[in-house]
Amino acid sequence: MNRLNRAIVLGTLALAAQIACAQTTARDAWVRGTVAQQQATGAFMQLTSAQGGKLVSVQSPVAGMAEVHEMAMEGNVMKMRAIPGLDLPAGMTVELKPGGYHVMLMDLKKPLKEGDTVPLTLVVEGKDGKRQKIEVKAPVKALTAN
Ligand SMILES: [Cu+2]
Repeated sequence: MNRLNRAIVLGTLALAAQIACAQTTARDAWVRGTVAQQQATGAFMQLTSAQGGKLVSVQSPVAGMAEVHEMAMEGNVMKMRAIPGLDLPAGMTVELKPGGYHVMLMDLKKPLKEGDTVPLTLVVEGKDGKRQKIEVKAPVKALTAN
């Protein structure tokens, strides 16, 4: 392969990677800070999937386990519970926020202080069953942030 062909191939690969990454985007991610001994906290963000998909799992090195949660009434009490996936309708922004959908970071390895950055890996499954990983760096906000 000559140099020009190689440049074209590399350029095409880079473009393909960008298109794959643009399918679902995460914006304004943040994580609520914790106090010592606290085992769990929430991560919040806005997700937009161009073609539609489903957030099926989350991983973070700061947490032993991460789940996608929803808030739901159980009797008269608002409780959170894990859901197997969060639907991301095509072209719509789905907001994960306090009091609503959130990523639950559990089994925290250490307290999260304001100013820290928490890496999150989101796994989004497209309509075609293909999975996309989205790397997010979420700043930690104060415990009382909304
Ligand atoms: Cu939760």
